[in-house]
Amino acid sequence: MRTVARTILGLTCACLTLAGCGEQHDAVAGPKAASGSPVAAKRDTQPVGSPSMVTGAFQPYTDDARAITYVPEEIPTGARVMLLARTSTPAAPRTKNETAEKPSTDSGTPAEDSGATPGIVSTSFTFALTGLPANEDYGAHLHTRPCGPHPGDAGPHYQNVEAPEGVENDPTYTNPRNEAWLDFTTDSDGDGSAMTTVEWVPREGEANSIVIHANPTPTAAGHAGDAGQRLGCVNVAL
Ligand SMILES: [Cu+2]
Repeated sequence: MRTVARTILGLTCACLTLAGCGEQHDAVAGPKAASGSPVAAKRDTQPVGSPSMVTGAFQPYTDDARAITYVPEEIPTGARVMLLARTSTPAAPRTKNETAEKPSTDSGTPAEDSGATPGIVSTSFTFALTGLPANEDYGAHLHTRPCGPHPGDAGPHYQNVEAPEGVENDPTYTNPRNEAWLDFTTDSDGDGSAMTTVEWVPREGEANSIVIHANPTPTAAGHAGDAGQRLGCVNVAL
């Protein structure tokens, strides 16, 4: 895992170097950051559109801020963040000839309910931060609304299958497969990173931020997903 963390941090450094001091929200060429991830390894998937990448430095809220700190003691102004999100959906149906040459599907790959097309719809997230307090645990999730002047403005967690009205903190819905969780722990240098891949693609316009919380995300019934105080927020557009 240390190697993975170093790889991510290497990516972060490269991204931050490329981005300079400016903030970006750009499409980036190629799936380099996802190489070696489950998404990159799966057959029968192909990227849709371009990956989305956000880089920036945390700052107090402004209308055009990409990354906002609400608690500078925990997320200092000037700390940096990189988020890369990449979606894949099942490849187009094969021609007859291609089907004849088709290799066996990956073992362990869950079947899609539709059964119409092999493969998996997925989104992979890579999240990396620098300049934070050392040796701290943080929770982080994909949320529904953009960051605002107040921590609550980012709304609730984005859920692939939405919990029924009035159902909250239920691990049936609030779990890292139905939501995108990016909890991380900083090292002695104050660097932290996380990766996750979920088997869905956010509904257009309904996932708009990553919120960073004070605590790791609990999973127990009645508390699931409640990672405490909202320390910061990163705008994303998926
Ligand atoms: Cu959250």
